[in-house]
Amino acid sequence: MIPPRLDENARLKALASLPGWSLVEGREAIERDFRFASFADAFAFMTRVAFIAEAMNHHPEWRNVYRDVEVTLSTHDAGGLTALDVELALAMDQVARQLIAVPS
Ligand code: H2B
Repeated sequence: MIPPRLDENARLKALASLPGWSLVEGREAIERDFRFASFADAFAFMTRVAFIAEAMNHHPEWRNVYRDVEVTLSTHDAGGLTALDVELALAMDQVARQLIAVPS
């Protein structure tokens, strides 16, 4: 089942509950850059998130360079932002806290 897109009001509300995340310019998606203490931590983050994403059947767009992980979330099937993106963003924040993300 394809979840419904969040309306403008719900998008702003979701963003307010997701410090560190911002809306992507020109696209209905959210993004956050994570920096970790090491490449090993960045890769551990991606590994842990990969299992969560797979269990949710909701997958991130992301790019890793050394200890940085740049993430974009959007629900492709819905053509925009849905509750699944918010849920995955919150899960990513939790994993990052466990690994002690450092300021980028
Ligand atoms: N991930 C994301 N981010 N958006 C989707 O719409 C999506 C997904 N759809 N993972 C899933 C897989 C879909 O393509 C499969 C067929 O269930």
